[in-house]
Amino acid sequence: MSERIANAALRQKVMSADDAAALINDGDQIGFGGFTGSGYPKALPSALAKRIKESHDRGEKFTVNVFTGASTAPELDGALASVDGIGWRMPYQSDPQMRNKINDGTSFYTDIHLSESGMMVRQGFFGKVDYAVIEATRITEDGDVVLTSSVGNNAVYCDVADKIIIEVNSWQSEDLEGMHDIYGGFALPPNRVPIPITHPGDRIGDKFLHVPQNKVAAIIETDGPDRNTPFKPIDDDSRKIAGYLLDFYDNEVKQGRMPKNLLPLQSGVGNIPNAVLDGLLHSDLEHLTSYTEVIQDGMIDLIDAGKLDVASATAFSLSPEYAHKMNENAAFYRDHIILRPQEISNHPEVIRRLGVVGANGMIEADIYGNVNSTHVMGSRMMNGIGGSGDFTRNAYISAFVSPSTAKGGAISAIVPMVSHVDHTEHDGMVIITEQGIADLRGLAPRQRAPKIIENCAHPDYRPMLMDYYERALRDCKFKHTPQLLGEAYSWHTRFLETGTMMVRAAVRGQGFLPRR
Ligand code: 0RQ
Repeated sequence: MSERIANAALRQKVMSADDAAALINDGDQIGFGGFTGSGYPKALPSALAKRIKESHDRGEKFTVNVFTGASTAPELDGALASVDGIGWRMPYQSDPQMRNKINDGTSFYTDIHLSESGMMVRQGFFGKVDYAVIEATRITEDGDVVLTSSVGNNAVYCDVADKIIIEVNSWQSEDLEGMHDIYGGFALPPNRVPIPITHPGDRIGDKFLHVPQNKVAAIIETDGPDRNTPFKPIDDDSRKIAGYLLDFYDNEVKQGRMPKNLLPLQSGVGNIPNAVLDGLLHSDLEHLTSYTEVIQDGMIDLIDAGKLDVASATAFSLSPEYAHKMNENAAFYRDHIILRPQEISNHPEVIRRLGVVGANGMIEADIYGNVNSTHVMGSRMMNGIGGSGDFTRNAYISAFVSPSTAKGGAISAIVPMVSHVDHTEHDGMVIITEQGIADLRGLAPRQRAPKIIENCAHPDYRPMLMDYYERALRDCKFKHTPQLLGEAYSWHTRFLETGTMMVRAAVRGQGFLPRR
């Protein structure tokens, strides 16, 4: 039996994944560990999926409600979704099978800000959590848990769940001990206190997760790797976008709005953020810091190069090559990396205090600066809002980055009006595509529109967008944010009454107001 379970009483709880899965019942609510393909339980979800499939084959109903930190991996989301085992899911996902089940109506999905997900669980909005299922690299003699490559909502789920299942994964480095900072000071209002972080490197909690031993129902031994896909090589457009962003930062320093070593950086995941990190690596910037959600390959390079002093996050999102590197050198990296609960890594109070500088991906932005991060064509869920809202609303500077077109140029990422709003024109400050940058700070909507069209839209779409904007300006009665709402809003009937506009929704066919 693994030496990694040092506590004698907990050693008695070791069992197979199948036996642990047999404890779970139809309708149970399960808080799984896991964040961006890191630190998720690797054996129990598949065993549970097998059990669910057998129940369905017998004609019995069996679904569970799945809570996580964020996205997981095929062994969790994929396994459970593929057997129609997920009735409801929160707060973020990016698995193709899970996405399909959400979009075909099999699974409900509550897509919420990652900073709020744990808080809402504590507040009880989602009802009782039956099981917490987390991953550990080691259990100490006292029964404390050393977490692995993510912290996420583990502490919340262990706090509130009736029972806890721990997977002890010998693939994960034991040298991760000391990298985590588990803050236990959460309280509900009116008892909240300030979170005492004034620098990304501040440690305010404990390196262990304390779990009540009487709640531990099972321990499973595993040895599987985290599953993350390698990054694609950086393409020309990503390099251009990164270049605009870095020039923009440079100018902010020149203007005296940022110190020479910038402010704590937050970057979304993906090709463009990776190109930004690569750009930083090849700049002469030093003593950088990061207060972000996930640690990516590029941050490891920056640490190796001595350019990034400290990075605070809640999880790794590393390619297989870099995950291996982390496993080999965790004792070195733990002096530069802090993994915190997502309630802290994404906390609006801390993000605002530190003056985090954020950059996130988007699906589309409109000519006034509203941003859609989640819904393709307004109704097909892609991933979810994730941490983009936590950072965008509270950052010192928040940018959105995207290629100017999608699907080989067939779709413009700059549109007259976004088909779904995740970030309003009041939140994002800068929009960047491979065409250029639009700094929207201080601009009114009519000053923004020409700038976004000219600087960010693809040349193929600029004339159409400008034509739309000019017609809107001409034909829309109100000139603050001119739009031609047309058919989409034809069910609104407007009455002007002594200077007050009353808007009455007249749902066609229900007949309480006549068709126009
Ligand atoms: O689809 O895979 O089928 O080709 O969307 O698009 O360009 O590869 O960009 O991977 O950066 O994802 C907003 C989804 C962008 C991501 C989003 C299609 C496109 C492709 C992916 P295919 P790209 P990215 C983390 C902050 C919310 C969460 C967040 C996201 C696929 O950034 O999930 O920000 N954000 N978390 O073809 C139709 C369009 C499209 C489109 C893209 N306009 N119309 N399809 N696609 N634009 C905070 C941290 O600190 C980590």
